[in-house]
Amino acid sequence: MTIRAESINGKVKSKVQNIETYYVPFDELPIKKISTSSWLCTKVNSNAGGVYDIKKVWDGNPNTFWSSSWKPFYPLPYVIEIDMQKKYDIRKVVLQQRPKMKDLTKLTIDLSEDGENWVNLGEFTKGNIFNQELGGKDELVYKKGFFFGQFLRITIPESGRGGGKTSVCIAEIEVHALQ
Ligand SMILES: [Ca+2]
Repeated sequence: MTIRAESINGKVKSKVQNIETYYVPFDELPIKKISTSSWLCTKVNSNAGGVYDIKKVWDGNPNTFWSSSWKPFYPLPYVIEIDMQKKYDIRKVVLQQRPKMKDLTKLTIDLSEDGENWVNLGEFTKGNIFNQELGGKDELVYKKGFFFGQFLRITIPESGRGGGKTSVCIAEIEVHALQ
């Protein structure tokens, strides 16, 4: 590639320099699970709290989980917003359901740079990519793409539990980004 640079005062008319250019194939980019240590929950409209608190969704332990409140029940949809404290070039979102309790049947994830303007990344639906065993874990690989943002919004419009119960659980959310 050739770059031509000209000064503002005109004393140096131009300088031409050849430089080497490189590119890295997409598949070789360093995409890693981002740290959740500074994540903050900025909104949750149904949270059982205690050992089922929303923070259990990013504690790195698949055996701990968030549960919506069941006493009392709150009306769906449940909405969770997370501030990741930093903008990331996100390539993949992975969710893990509560062990032995697969009550997520539909879920959407939105991403935002400012917490106000959102871009929808798509939707999990039962029979689509839900409950697929990937890598030995019950992971729900949300979507691969090119998304840039700092805030995650998770919307759960329904519960997979029977008997009119509206409780829903999530064990883990992982965000994988270019780092
Ligand atoms: Ca957990």
